[in-house]
Amino acid sequence: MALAAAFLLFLLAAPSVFATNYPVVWDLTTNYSSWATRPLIAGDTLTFSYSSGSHNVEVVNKNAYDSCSSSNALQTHTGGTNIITLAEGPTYFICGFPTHCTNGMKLQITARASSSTPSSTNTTGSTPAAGSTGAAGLSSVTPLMFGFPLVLFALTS
Ligand SMILES: [Cu+2]
Repeated sequence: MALAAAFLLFLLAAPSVFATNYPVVWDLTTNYSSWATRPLIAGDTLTFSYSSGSHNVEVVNKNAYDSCSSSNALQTHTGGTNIITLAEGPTYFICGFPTHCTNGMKLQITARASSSTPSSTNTTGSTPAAGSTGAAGLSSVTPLMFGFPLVLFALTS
């Protein structure tokens, strides 16, 4: 049991170092509804690929996503290949070409918080030093938070 608990602690303490890239074939025949439940993490990237001049990628708010409105797009990407880094929380993508969004070119994702900051994952992420600040300091607290119930479980089983 002690070994298993230690292993669990190791898993929980290990920060996710690697961002993942997800290719998105951006066209009128792909169903994007399954993206809403994918386990995406802030810092992951989506690479949209499409025929330049036939589509674009617009980042919009939820209302614009629901109504397929391009009039207040937060970002507009063109050119056929766009790599978009995900921020924490929901992001809504639509195609701004007429009727494309209403015909299904709309993609909603939600990224959960990364356990470490992307800029410092390799230097401080794997061994958070005591007394460090910011995200690394938080992640060094996490094993304690998860470890306590594990210890209780070990004592009572
Ligand atoms: Cu389109």
